[in-house]
Amino acid sequence: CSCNSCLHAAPVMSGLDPKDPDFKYLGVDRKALLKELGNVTFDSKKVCWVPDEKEGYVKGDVISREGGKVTVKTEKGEEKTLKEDDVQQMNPPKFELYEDMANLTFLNDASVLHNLKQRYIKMLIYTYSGLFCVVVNPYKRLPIYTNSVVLKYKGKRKTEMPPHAFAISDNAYSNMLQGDGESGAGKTENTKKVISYFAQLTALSGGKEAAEAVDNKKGTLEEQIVQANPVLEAYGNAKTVRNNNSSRFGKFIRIHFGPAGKIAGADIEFYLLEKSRVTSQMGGERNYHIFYQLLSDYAKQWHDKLLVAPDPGLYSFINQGELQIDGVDDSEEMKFTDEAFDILGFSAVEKNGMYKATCAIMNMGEMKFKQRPREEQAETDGTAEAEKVAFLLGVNAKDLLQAILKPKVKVGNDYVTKGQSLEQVNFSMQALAKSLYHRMFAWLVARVNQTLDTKAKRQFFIGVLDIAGFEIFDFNGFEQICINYTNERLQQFFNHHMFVLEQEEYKKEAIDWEFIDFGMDLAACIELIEKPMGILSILEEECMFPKASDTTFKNKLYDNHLGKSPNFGKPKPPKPARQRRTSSCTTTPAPSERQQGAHGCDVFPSNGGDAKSGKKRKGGGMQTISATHRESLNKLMKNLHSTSPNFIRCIVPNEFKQSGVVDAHLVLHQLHCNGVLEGIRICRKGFPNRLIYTEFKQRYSILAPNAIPEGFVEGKVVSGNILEAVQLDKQQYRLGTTKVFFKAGVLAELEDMRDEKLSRIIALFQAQIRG
Ligand code: AD9
Ligand code: MG
Repeated sequence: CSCNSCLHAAPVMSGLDPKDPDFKYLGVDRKALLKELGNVTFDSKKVCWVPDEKEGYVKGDVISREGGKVTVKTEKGEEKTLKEDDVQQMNPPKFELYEDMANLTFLNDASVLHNLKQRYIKMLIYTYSGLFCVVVNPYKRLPIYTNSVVLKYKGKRKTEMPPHAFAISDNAYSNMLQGDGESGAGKTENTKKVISYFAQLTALSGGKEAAEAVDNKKGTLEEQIVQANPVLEAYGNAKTVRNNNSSRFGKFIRIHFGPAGKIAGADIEFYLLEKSRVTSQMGGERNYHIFYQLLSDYAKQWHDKLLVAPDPGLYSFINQGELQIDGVDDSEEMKFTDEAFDILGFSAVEKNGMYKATCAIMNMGEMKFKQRPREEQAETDGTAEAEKVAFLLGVNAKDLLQAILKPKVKVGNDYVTKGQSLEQVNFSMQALAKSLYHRMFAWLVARVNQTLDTKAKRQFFIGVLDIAGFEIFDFNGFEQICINYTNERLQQFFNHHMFVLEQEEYKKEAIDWEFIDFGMDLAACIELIEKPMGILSILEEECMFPKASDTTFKNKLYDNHLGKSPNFGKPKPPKPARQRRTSSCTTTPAPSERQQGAHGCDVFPSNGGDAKSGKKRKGGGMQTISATHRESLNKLMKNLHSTSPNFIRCIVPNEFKQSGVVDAHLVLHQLHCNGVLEGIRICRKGFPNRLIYTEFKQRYSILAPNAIPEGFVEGKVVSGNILEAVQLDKQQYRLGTTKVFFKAGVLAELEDMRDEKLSRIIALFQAQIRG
């Protein structure tokens, strides 16, 4: 129904009372809204959305239509004549601030944008779009993640409560996956909310089962799962130009549940920590948070022992971009990090070890070398800094310098000493710093996992995936291709799930369905990057050639792909502003691509090697970063394909991190790239909700008790009878082999009918008691 007065199609959020104090930030009081709208007459033929350069679309009144053209007067007062196809239809006012966009009468870019924008202005940041949830970054703290809200979502059906990450979490008690989005869109924040939802839920329900499994001097298991985050963020997040707290690694967190549904432990897998940042940052960016935290006031107590001065400006590895972040107090953050370590059960020795290694890296950047005159050999230019580094790392300063200046290399079966030029020495120092940081991070994750691994029995898990988001900078290096390639793979997973598996399910259930090609296959782009003779394998091959350079790599790419792949083109000339300041390893693909650490230095034991810290190949030699990453990504994908995923699509509203401001074109662009618009389309065309017959029968028999024959009757027949009895339009559902499928919105209608029926029965029952 598209009239303006009836409420029938409007969702009834029966699980939350409009008088509830939490309602204001979550729900829409639809009755009040309709009252406010009054009796506006609405004629969908007389209004439309008109494209607008600034706003994306503006409202327009139709003045006339003629010969495929329409003349409109926009709300800005402009008169325009456009092609019919260029304007978009508008939904009736009762669809304002709509919770699930799959149910809009008219589904088009303009309506989706309008709905998300209006909700966003009211700070209703979560909106459903059929099979998944969209969230627009609020850039401010909203009181929607409290214990009281957690309890309200607990055990509720999706249609009973306003859209929220908690509803998705609750819905996904058997499995959960957090999808991707641009950098700064809110993936990490939503991941944290989902995790804290489970932690709070168990804690609030008195879930002592697992909590008792840990030493009570530390935190409870729930606290520990939540507190893993501050330490991972301190070491793995940094300010970028896109996001002040950008994740520079990907993580897949699994929360394990025991047979009674209580949390029984957790583990974290991490992907691709950005190492180049340890020694080089762009203008406007910072190194990892921990460096600045350790130089802050809170850490003053340790500065003497850590051999650092409280001024980040003094350290070349961390002072290339900015030193501070607006609104962030590094001292306070240091306190949080340190306390989180305690809750996680890190000993004083372990914490101190991490801090010392971190400060050693800062000091490494200050080690000075010079070229010996007339020789191919570098030497130290003062040894004070090297002594500091050696002291902090617990190694002998002479050995450290020897390893850097004259490393031992294996030739055949023998070790020989190799001379190093100044350039090679500086390069080794950077490689060592990056490798040390990476290994420290891998150790940190392993240590956290040790804490989160209780011995409680595990039966199910919910996995939450949060990766570094898609990003394009003025200067894009090896890290960007890896990050963006990862995003492409995940987008392909999303597309496959939405557009292929969904339709395969219809086929499997033998319902009447014509396969639609949504044209959302990213295989060509992915293949260009990852297949044999693709970008990464050419890069890997180049790394094996001693004389390889950026140019030889580029030429090989052109030879193999230019003009042959639609996804491959020559880059546009770089903008002169905001170039990378230092020539970091990312500018020279060959060395940066190698797993560093084995490079020019034998500080690390040569037998150590796993996927995270420099994998040894069978035939000797190190595996490249991209090959390792491809392997772990394939493993992740396999893992994801074995789960039933839920998606939260995170949208960044503007590029200025400003709350309440919508850059229409930026949002539209993301909706297109994310597949949100296409996703809604399939949801409307298809049958997004389904129930197995026994479940349907159990829940909805109440709607038509007379339609249920006596004795044994197959679930499919009973379900069909019930649906006929309630006179549901046959176009609205399909009876499959094992399940009944519904068009978007139908299940909510059935739920309303059921609620109504139940209240009538209860009223009758109460009347009988009174009588
Ligand atoms: V990146 O790919 O790691 O660079 P994310 O993870 O998508 O990116 P993040 O979650 O870090 O983005 O969000 C960016 C910033 O937006 C946060 O630091 C918060 O300041 C802000 N944000 C995002 N979501 C919320 C929220 N639900 N409530 C409050 C939020 N603030
Ligand atoms: Mg993030």
